Amino acid sequence: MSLTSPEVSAFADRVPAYLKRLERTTDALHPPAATDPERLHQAIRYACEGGKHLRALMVYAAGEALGVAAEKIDAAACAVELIHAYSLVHDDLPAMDNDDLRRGRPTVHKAYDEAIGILVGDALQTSAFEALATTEALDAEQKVRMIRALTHASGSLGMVGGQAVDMASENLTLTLPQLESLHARKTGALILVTCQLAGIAANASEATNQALEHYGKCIGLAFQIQDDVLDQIADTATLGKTAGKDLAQHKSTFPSLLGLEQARQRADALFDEARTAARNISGHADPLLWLADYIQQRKH
Ligand code: GRG
Repeated sequence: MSLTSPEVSAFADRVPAYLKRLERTTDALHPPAATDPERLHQAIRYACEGGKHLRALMVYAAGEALGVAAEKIDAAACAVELIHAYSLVHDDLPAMDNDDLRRGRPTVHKAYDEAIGILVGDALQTSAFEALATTEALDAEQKVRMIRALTHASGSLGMVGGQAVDMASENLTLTLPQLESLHARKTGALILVTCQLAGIAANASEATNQALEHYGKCIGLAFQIQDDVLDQIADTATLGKTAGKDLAQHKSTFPSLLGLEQARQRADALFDEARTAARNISGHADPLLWLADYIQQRKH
């Protein structure tokens, strides 16, 4: 992969090892697929497969930037991915986005059934907190701080609240600040918390936490704008399923408010701002710079 940042990072070489750690931690947490009730335990594993694991990589990148040993952030990386997986399973349900496909294959409620979809989300959510509560690599205070940060990010003041606002604003045209605030909660809070969890594991200073949080906020918003841009490009190219949906229900997106080119430029400016914040962190910024480049260059 070509990098846009001048700094050369070996973080890319360590990504496979980090993903392996994530897989091991997640696998150890889930009961074996043959555990009663089997269908539920199979579906839990199904929901965790695929995916780019960007949020876990953000935890590892931020942890590496702050010099934290990987064992201290394995549980955090696993926990954010579990919350993310649960949010996707519930978001796909008929009562929410009613999607048939996720990560290139049937959504959990299509592959199993709706009740299993609800229960899988519930189980993934509780497992996330189990991961943090049971890790032996952190002291009690760090665990409680992490649990608190993750509940805040994923609860009604964070992701769940953002989802509720999103659903309530269907068919409304939002202002740009309203759209940014919605996404700061719906998608941004979980991305921001990846940085906060690494800061907690590092017992980082206030100044470091602030720079790291600024990085996380910029990446979170840039990620969502980019997601809207990629969706819009895909819809225009295929006039596919989402385009059909958009005709039935109007949704404010960054391209619909700003135009495609300006939305792209706004995302690029935020990625640059994230890189500047990363360079202000008293640690070594390379992993965070690599991740900003990696996310900026993603095509799906
Ligand atoms: C249902 C409580 C609840 C919350 C849902 C995040 C969310 C809130 C819904 C997802 C809707 C969506 C597709 C938002 C766009 C941004 C996003 C989160 C994309 C998916 O994230 P990726 O690309 O997914 O990191 P993978 O599959 O790689 O893990």
